[in-house]
Amino acid sequence: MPGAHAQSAGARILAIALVSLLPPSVAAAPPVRASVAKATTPLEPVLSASLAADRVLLAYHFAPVHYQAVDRHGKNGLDGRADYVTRIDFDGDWDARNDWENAARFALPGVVYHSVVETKSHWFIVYAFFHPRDWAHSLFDTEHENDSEGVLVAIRRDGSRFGTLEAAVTVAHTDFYSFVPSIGRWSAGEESIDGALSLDSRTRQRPVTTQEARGHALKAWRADAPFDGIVYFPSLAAGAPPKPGDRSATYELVDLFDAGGVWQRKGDTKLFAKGGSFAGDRGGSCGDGGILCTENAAHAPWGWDDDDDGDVRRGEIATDPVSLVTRYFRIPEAVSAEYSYNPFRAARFSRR
Ligand SMILES: [Ca+2]
Ligand SMILES: [Ca+2]
Ligand SMILES: [Ca+2]
Ligand SMILES: [Ca+2]
Repeated sequence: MPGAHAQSAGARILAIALVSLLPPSVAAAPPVRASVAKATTPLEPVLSASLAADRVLLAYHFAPVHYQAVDRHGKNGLDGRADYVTRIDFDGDWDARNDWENAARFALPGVVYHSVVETKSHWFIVYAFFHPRDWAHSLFDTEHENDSEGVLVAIRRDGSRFGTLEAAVTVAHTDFYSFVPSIGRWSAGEESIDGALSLDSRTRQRPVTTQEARGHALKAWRADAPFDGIVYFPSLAAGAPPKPGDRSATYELVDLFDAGGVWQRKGDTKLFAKGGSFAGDRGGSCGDGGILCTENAAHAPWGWDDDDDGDVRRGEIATDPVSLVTRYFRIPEAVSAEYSYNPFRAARFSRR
């Protein structure tokens, strides 16, 4: 077993990394883990989002443990596979108008996209979860090609290496939901707090999130809620795609700003119908059985919007998170509005 081997070898960092990759059934709980993490933290330099390697560390450190509900019973759900979290180019192309159809014939490896934004006082990390289909059972619901929902995680830079997670704002269709850890400092501002944010009991740093089957609304995980699906754990490497019936899987973290990646393709009309909205049509079985199939209905993070949150504009959850959190929350510490690293803005100014 990899965890036992790493501990006996005394490879501390490797042990932490491996343990955080393992599903709970494999990662038995050696008490040494917490003390190892504490002992190494004060000796490490503070991270800077301007450095690519540090962005990876930050994104991995706070990457959600994700409970993805899976419905295996619907005609358009592909034996549950339409609920798998996957990469936008799972079919080997960047044409979003063939994703509904291609989901039936390609593997769906776990991938979650991220972006890191930094001010002097905070880090803001967006995690975006893509699905090839948003599908439905009910005539009162709609279906559409592609789906993209996610979460903003806000971290106070308190002088420690990774800082402290203070809040998460999740995307559930056209509504955002606010969650704070039970021992957190942030409280309700102009928007209410919708619940407690659980942190993964093994790492004590990762938020635990969940998405419903079919429509994939994303919220904080509740331990008392019924669950039938796949628990995804973050990884820095590609893992095997899950199979129908699997209970756990890994997802690979991929930066939205990778060369040749999603952000660089924001002007590609095969991928995006208009700013921030994935191209999607009514082909294939979308809308079969009298269910409405809507076009261009999934949005990248810079297209996410809560339609009744006052002055917070479309996309700001990713591109200007200070605007969002200072309205949504009452925050005891000073919040810098000056971005020391914000690739959404830098890219816009340089018109790449
Ligand atoms: Ca495609
Ligand atoms: Ca299509
Ligand atoms: Ca959806
Ligand atoms: Ca809004």
